[in-house]
Amino acid sequence: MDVESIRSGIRGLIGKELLFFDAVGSTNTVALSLTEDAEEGTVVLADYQEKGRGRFDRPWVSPSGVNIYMSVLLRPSIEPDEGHFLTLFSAVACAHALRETTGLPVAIKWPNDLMVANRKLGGILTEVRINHRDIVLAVIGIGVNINMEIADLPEPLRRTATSVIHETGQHAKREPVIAGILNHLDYWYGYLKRRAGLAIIDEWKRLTSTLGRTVIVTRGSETYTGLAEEMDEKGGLIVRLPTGERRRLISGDLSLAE
Ligand code: BT5
Repeated sequence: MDVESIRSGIRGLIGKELLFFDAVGSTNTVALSLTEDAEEGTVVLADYQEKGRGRFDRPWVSPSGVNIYMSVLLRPSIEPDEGHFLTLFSAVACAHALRETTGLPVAIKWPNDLMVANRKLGGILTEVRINHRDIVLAVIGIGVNINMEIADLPEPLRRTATSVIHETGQHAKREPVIAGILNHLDYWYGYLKRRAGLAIIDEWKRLTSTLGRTVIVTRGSETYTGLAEEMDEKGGLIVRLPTGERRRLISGDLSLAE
């Protein structure tokens, strides 16, 4: 990894402080363990993760030297019930950056997936620390498959995952993609800091493949099918059940039914 070329492409606060490791357990764990005086915008980047993780402690397949694994430390000072905006703005930033740097038609699948043609190119893992009534620390973990061959994945993922090389047939340099993601995060984080949630939601709606689709929602042990009808002005996903009942979601798991 050419860390200097990433540094030279950074335009804002996010990524100014960039810590690179050849190998870590998980970049999120490293970022969460940074001391209190770590600067907002500090990025932990690794070439390999031994224990990369997704949400609900699911494993994130993280082979060495081919993909992007990084975590961004933020101090947003927002209330816990606005925490889902962290994943919303990050997904918007990543989708824009990946479209720009790879040319692929990347779409957001609610809540945290970066998709190309119904396959998962990347994912976001947001973890927060709450103090009294504030999110005092947030770590945004981002994994994007770049030069990983699909044949190298475990069997079930070969049908659901993709990578830039798989989609384009061409090897891609990771450094410009990393700098692009960090610069777009910096830009969209500005909207969060200015409390301009509606601008984030508008952009999210333009980039999502979830709205208007029949979806299967899983929350804990409950599963149901409905229409992903709308995202409301507070970032809640509205799902309409066949009975006409409307449910509002701010977290959970969802798959597309058709
Ligand atoms: C996610 O979780 O999609 C969040 C992934 C975040 C990974 C980054 S890498 C840097 C940072 N450090 C970490 O330790 N994590 C973050 P979730 O929505 O729960 O999806 C997890 C599911 O995606 C797994 O159960 C698999 O089905 C699938 N999966 C695992 N590895 C994958 C990969 N490399 N590409 C595509 N799908 C994968």
